Formats: sequence, C-alpha cells, structure tokens
Amino acid sequence: IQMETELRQAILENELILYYQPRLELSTGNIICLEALVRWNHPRLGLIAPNDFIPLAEECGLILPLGEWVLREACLQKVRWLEAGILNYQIAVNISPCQFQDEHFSDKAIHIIEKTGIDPSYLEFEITESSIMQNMETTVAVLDKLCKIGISISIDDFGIGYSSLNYLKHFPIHCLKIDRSFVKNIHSNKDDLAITNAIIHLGHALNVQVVAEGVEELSQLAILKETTCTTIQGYLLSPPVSVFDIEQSFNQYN
Ligand code: G
Ligand code: G
Ligand code: MN
Ligand code: NA
Repeated sequence: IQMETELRQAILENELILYYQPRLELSTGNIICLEALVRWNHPRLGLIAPNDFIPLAEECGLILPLGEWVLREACLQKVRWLEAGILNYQIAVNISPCQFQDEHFSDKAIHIIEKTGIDPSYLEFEITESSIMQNMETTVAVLDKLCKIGISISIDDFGIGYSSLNYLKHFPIHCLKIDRSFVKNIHSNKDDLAITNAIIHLGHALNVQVVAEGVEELSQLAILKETTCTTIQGYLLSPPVSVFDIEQSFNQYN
C-alpha cells in the first residue's frame, strides 16, 4: 500500500524517467529505433527497475496514468531531438495489456500526440499477443485507428504468448519482436534456432520487420546474420541507457 501511494506521487512529481535502448538494422548497420523503457528514480531507494513496479501499477490501475506519462514523455523527447536535429530515429513505446484494453486508450494516445505535436509516424507501439487476443473486434478497430494516423505496431515477446497466428491476417502489424528466450541459446540449441528461423521467415512472408531481442554475444549475432534476420536489439549493442548517455554515445552515428 505504501508503495502504491509513493508510485501515485511519483507519477505526479516526475520521479519517473525514460531510458532508451537502440535497435540496429543489420543490412545497413544503422540504428533505426529507440525503445523507451521506464525507470523510477526513487528519492530514498534510487533507481528502481520496471519489473519492480510495473506489475504493481497493473494491479492497482496506476498503469493508466503511468502509461500516459511514458507516452507523453517519449513524444516530448522525440520532439526535443527533432528540434536539436539529432537522434533521428523511430521511438518505440511499450503498451501494457491493461492500457491497451482501456476503452479510451486510442483517444488518450491521439490526444497526447496532438498536444505534444509529434508526427505519429515516428511512433511505434509495442503490444503483446495477450493484449490483442482479448477482444479481436475491438482490437482491429483500435489498431486500424492507430495505423491510419501513421503509428506502427509491433508484437513484443513474440512466440511466448498463448495465441493463434490467425490475428496476423487481420491486424495491421509492422514488426515481430522475437522473444529473447529463443535468441538466448540460438548458437547452441537446434530447436531455438529452428523457431527463430521460422519466425524470421514468417516475417519476410508477411512483409513485416523482425527484431531479434536480447542479443548479448557475437556468436548469437553471427548466426542471426545467417538467418536473414533484419534487425537486432540487446546488450551486445547497448543496454537501455539514459538520455544523457544516448546523446553522448549515439549522436556520432546519426
Ligand atoms: O527495461 P527493463 O528490461 O528492465 O524492463 C523490464 C520489463 O518492464 C519489460 O518487460 C518491459 O517491457 C517493461 N517495461 C519497461 N518500460 C515499460 C513501460 O514504459 N511501459 C510498460 N507497460 N512496460 C514497460
Ligand atoms: O518485454 P520487453 O521486450 O519490452 O523488455 C525489454 C527488457 O529487456 C528491458 O528491461 C531490457 O533491459 C531487457 N533487455 C534488453 N536487452 C537485453 C539483453 O540483451 N539481455 C537481457 N537479458 N535483457 C535485455
Ligand atoms: Mn518491448
Ligand atoms: Na520483448
């Protein structure tokens, strides 16, 4: 309960901050996207990882104001980078299932986009399979609405949800993010390699981008290059880093 009160306060008092993790396109070696990942800069406890407060936020409903804060801050940051002429990449924002199922989700998102003045084609929403399987009809309507204004949609943690592949036919999806549990042992486990390969080929056939998540080692990267995977994300390239650090380390490549 105390943590809930503190988190509510944290959202209002700007104690949350966004870190960013780059996504690399293998064919060009260019960074093409930054994924926004929230942290809580707690006045007493220091930096708290999202795994330690997102589940609580989802339980107590604070995920809605928290998610709005994240989207607004990511949009404002993108606008600042555009004005500064740096880090000209897409911005990916994680949308939790509770947020996606909120009936006002798309209206709230569009409101934030208009207020911040961001061009929505710079935005990607990362949603999970469980988000979209709840109610297929509303999902189609919401995704079509977002897609129409130029937002891209990616499926996060692809391959570990309990869902059919049927939805890929009906929904406007731009990217599949292969869950890092498959990528982890890609260099030593034939089954993981087979599954990763299958997802990559599915992506090519559906004409959607495929991102391998959690790439930590050169041996994984070498295999991913052979598999015709198009993009990667992971500690090998960079962990999620602060705005200061990303401006320092990646601006030179822009
Ligand atoms: O950044 P890190 O790897 O510690 O994130 C851990 C988990 O928290 C991941 O599953 C990630 O998707 C989730 N997460 C991080 N930032 C956000 C956010 O802004 N919104 C939501 N809904 N989840 C987030
Ligand atoms: O669920 P989602 O894909 O949004 O989770 C993003 C989380 O994955 C972030 O918390 C980030 O810190 C973590 N992450 C990013 N790259 C790697 C990696 O190479 N290895 C591991 N173990 N975690 C990673
Ligand atoms: Mn993600
Ligand atoms: Na993921």
